[in-house]
Amino acid sequence: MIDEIARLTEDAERGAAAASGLDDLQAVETSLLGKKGAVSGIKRQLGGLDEDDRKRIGRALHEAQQQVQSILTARRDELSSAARRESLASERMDLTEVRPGHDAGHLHLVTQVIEELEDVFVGLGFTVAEGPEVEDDWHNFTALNFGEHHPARDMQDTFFVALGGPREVVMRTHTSPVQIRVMTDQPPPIYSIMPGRVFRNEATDSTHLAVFHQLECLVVDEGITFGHLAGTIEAFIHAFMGEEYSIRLRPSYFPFTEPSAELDVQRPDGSWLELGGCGMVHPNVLSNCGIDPERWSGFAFGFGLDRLALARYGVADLREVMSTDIRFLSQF
Ligand code: FA5
Repeated sequence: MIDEIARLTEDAERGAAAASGLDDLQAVETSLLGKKGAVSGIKRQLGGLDEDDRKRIGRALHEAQQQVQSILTARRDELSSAARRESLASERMDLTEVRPGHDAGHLHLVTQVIEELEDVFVGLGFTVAEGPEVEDDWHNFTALNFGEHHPARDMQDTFFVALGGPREVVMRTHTSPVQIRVMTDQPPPIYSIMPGRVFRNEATDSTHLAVFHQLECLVVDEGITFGHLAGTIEAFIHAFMGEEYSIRLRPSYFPFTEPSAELDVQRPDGSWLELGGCGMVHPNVLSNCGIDPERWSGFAFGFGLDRLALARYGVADLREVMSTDIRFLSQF
């Protein structure tokens, strides 16, 4: 029996060394320590011994069992960390790989345009503000002087969010609600731009997307006039597009500006691009934000960033700008 006990640790060592995986090791453990394994077999024989031998051999068996246990545990640790290393290596994705001679990626066209425009406006003394894409009715419409049942609410086809009461929460349809956030957050003078993503429930075509980008500009100060509005738009179009581009303002209607105008840009070839809307901030909007319209006046404009990017790079179709086709994107 003593020989059998001595063989237990030898078998454990040999079996553990030979096991190439956790399943093999489990089989070794079962053969030694399982219910029908070698240790149980020896234990069953102990009953036939006299008391002294039973104690002596029982003690030796107990020690051997502990050694077997620790040999198997050590090997199990080794095998499971190897298995883990192997699975990590096989699942590894190298997202940083730069292949010599291949472009390592760059900012999206629209992001480049936003960053450049931010530089232009920061150079003119403006700050940059942001607002949420999911808005409440008050910021997107009501505070902007859209009457509750005013047909102007239908000028922008709205995606409603199933939150709060009916039609209370919307995907913002323009960046103008950020004007409200800026005016309620800080006292005038205000010189801010607000770029961002906007959403409209519209069919897409070469000049319309359902998810697109706008840039809003807001100035509130003493003595601001329509001349400041026209001068600022002209300055940024010249800085961003070049001196060969010019602008035109056509009378229009927005509930939050009075007077209001459409902003068009003329390309060097003489053709026109409808870029956005603008006007003097409506006194009701200033009042809604706690700003005294007797003392302060302001102008605002907002335009389609994607359309501006399209004009600048001579892309024919807005849908291309939003495509994920790397052959298109890598041109910019
Ligand atoms: C507005 O969104 C007003 N908030 C603009 C404004 C701001 C007026 C401040 C006065 C003062 P409008 O709905 O016209 O206006 O949209 C402005 C511009 O966004 C459009 O001229 C166009 O360049 C762009 N745009 C509108 N709809 C889409 C669309 N579906 N896809 C791509 N660009 C669009």
